[in-house]
Amino acid sequence: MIINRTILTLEEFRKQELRMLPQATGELSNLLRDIALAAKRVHVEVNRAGLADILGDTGQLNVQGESVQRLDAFANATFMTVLQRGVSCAGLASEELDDFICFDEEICNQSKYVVVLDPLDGSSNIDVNISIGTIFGVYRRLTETESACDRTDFLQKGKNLVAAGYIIYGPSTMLVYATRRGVNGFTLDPSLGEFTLSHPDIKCPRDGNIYSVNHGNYYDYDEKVKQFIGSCQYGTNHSGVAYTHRYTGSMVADLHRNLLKGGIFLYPATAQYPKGKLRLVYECNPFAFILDIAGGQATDANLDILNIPPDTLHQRTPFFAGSSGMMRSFSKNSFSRNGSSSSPVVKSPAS
Ligand code: P6P
Repeated sequence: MIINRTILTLEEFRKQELRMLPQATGELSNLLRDIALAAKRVHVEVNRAGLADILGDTGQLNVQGESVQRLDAFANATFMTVLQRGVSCAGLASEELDDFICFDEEICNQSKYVVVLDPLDGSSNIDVNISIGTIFGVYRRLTETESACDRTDFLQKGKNLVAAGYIIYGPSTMLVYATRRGVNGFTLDPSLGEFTLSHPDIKCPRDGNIYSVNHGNYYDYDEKVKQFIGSCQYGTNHSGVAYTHRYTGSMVADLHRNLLKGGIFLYPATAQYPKGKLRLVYECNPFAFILDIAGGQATDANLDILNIPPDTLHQRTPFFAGSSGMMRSFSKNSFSRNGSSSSPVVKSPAS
């Protein structure tokens, strides 16, 4: 039997996509190449984390007041350097930076795009070898090229995203990349040093039986969330399958599994995080965009995440995301024991 190992590489995929978009300048494609390069560099360090002297924290706190892990700082510096040198974006807003930065150099200012980034999400899991990830989104600038980018370029609604994706550093390192043309997953082949197309045209199953939430905060949750969790613990899904709980404390890992297998992820408001813990601009919007393209949905329990206008770069939001059927059950309160129901979330077409 001939084993067909000629899986499309990311480079070949980029070239074929470009050929199908004759009007494209290739800048977004080059930006994807840069993101992949930075991801490979972070992959090397993450995979050495247990061996090299790179575990632990820097002793510094980020703008969120969270302890900055040494790998957080490394990932942020790596993406910043690669994106600036790749001259395919005009600036960056990152979880690890207090404010956005403009790569205010003549050649970068000619770029049409800016990037929002969580360089290494779930980093508290690094020391215990649980999958972590990078999350990114790409906006077309509102400001004119040739000039420096500004805050308005980064504070756009998620529905304006041109592309979004994540890298999961797990048993294998995968880059999942979404544009309006679809969601595709690329697995890093370490023997080649190339990302190869392993999950073409990813669709989120309409229904699933996985629910992901931190039960440790249960008594903080509002009644609607508690009722939904109860319906998962005691009920079955539309197909009559009992639910199972999966929660790693790493949103990239939890959302990646639910994207592929179907499921719902919930991070409601809590006493510690009254506006939710997850950040709208560089965590929730990119995942909401990916799910929207893959047929899933993401809300703050009332509004479509993609339609929430960001006020500040680091603002937080309650976040409920996953299979459309499960999200409908959650939003329509159709699981309610007393038969009450609230108006379903109106899914605004992401323009
Ligand atoms: P908790 C990681 O710190 C993170 O930002 C997400 O990756 C993850 O889903 C969430 O926080 C976990 O938070 O409060 O459940 O530990």
